[in-house]
Amino acid sequence: MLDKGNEMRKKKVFRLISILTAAVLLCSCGSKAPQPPQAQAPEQEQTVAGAEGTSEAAGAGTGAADQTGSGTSAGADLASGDADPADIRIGQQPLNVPDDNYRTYYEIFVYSFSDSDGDGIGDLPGVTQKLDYVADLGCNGIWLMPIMQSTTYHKYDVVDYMSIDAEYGTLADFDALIARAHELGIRVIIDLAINHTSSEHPWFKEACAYLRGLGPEEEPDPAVCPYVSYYHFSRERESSTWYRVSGVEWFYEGSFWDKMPDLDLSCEALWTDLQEMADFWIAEGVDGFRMDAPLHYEENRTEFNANALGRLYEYCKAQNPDFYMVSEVWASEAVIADYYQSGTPSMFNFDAGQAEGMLIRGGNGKYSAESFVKGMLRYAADFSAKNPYYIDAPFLTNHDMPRVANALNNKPDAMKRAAGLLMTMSGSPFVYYGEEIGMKSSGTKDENKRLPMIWSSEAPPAETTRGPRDADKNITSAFPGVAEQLTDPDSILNYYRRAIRLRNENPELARGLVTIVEPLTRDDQAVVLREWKGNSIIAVAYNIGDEPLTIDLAGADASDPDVANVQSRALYGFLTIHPEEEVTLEDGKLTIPAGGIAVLR
Ligand SMILES: [Ca+2]
Ligand SMILES: [Ca+2]
Repeated sequence: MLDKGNEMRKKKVFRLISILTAAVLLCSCGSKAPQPPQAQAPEQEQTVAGAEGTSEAAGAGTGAADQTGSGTSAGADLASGDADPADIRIGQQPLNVPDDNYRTYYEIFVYSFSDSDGDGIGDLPGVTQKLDYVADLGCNGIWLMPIMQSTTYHKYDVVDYMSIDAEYGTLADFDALIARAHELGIRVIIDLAINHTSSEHPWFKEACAYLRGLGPEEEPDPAVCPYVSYYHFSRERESSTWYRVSGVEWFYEGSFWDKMPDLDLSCEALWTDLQEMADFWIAEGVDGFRMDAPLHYEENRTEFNANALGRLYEYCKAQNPDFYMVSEVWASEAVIADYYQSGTPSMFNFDAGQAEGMLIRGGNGKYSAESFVKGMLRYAADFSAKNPYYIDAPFLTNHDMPRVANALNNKPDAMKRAAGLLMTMSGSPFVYYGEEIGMKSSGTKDENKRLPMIWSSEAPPAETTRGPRDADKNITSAFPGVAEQLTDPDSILNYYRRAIRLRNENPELARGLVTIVEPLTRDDQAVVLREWKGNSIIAVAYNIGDEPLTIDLAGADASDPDVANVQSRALYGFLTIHPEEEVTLEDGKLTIPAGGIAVLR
């Protein structure tokens, strides 16, 4: 969540005697990796070929039956501005958006997004007002960064797990947000930080008060104060990230910050509270959790941490079989894969994302098309080996890293390419607010990565927020705001709309198994088959290069079954960097402009 790179430390943690009992209990159920969830495969079944099951999806309504290419997009209300001249290339084919957990998510930092009451702080009614914008973008999920009562602008230090922070509004505001989101077919997941609480959380304050009252030789008794077992307390300072309880010779762990004491997830009594919290949000209509910092639940204890994720997920799924969970395991691909043993659906793909990942490097021409599709294949192999029902969660950047505009030096074509690759990845891609208009960040300070959403650059409208207080001033975006970009067919924003539209026309992009068509794949050119449920297949052709590319499909060796498969298909849709560019398929020759992507069905 905040700064990473904590020194791994856990050596001999001098635990309270009572905790040992709880730990033994947890170990007894946590000694084997949880089984993959059983409900997700059937979940796909219900969405396949009928019109039913699609009606709740964002703007869906045409279902998989509409693969005739007629172009009469009955469900085109998802892109509500279809008549707008800016929408060239939007709505070429009918929408086909199954109502499942494969979604296109939009990450919202509420504080900086949209202000409804003029105090300069983004809030929940502000988000609700902008849900039409999110739906128009083509997204059918939102991730709200922390919304619970907190002491900071970022709100990752929770004071009350069953509340809305007063700066953001009320529970009634949240109910209205959920209702409108669900009306639009948008699912809502919320950030959940359970590695730590705020030092102002009543649990922590009560525990500290209790410890202060103990004599020097007296051991704490959880029967008297249960909250002493909710955290890691010790009479010794275990490491540099342990802090002294004021007024007494006791110490606690605060792996991120002294104001964020770490919870002890081996404490059974704590789980009672966590389950009550889950009940509360599920009753509120929340569709899933974005789990903050599970790597740090216990440092270097992957199995313990994965079991904790799995335990909460199974509890939530028992109440809502569609419940979703995506976790922040900011680590190597191998470690991310290990966390899939939790049986929870999604891990953010930190390997494909960030400035050094294949998506942004692909946008910059520093990653070949061939390497990109091999990367897709590798993720599928590594993640499915640990959880066959995994849903990859790729992204370009998030609130903890420099924005895409910085990584790609404000080069709009490169930014579009990176987004285009993202939107053909398997799983549920996440877009960080402002990325779709090329917003900038600055340096390493977190506040500078979370600047106010630019709704219009000409005359900032009332909903414009003032952003984090400690953000640097005068960080200016190289691109105009939403209002201006919507009217420019060639804008980054309209590229995102076209890219997500292509995804929403072709469910195989999210869900289809990847096969690389080897004879047609080299360097900047790649062709893959995406097979969904054994019968629905598309071919996707990439030109990551800087020059137009012609792939001679007809001239390729048809004795290769994959090649023959591609040859049997017609051009169904495409995505080009600029709206006036076209992909053509004539006399068996597929011509793709620089940075273009073609879909054949
Ligand atoms: Ca406000
Ligand atoms: Ca921890």
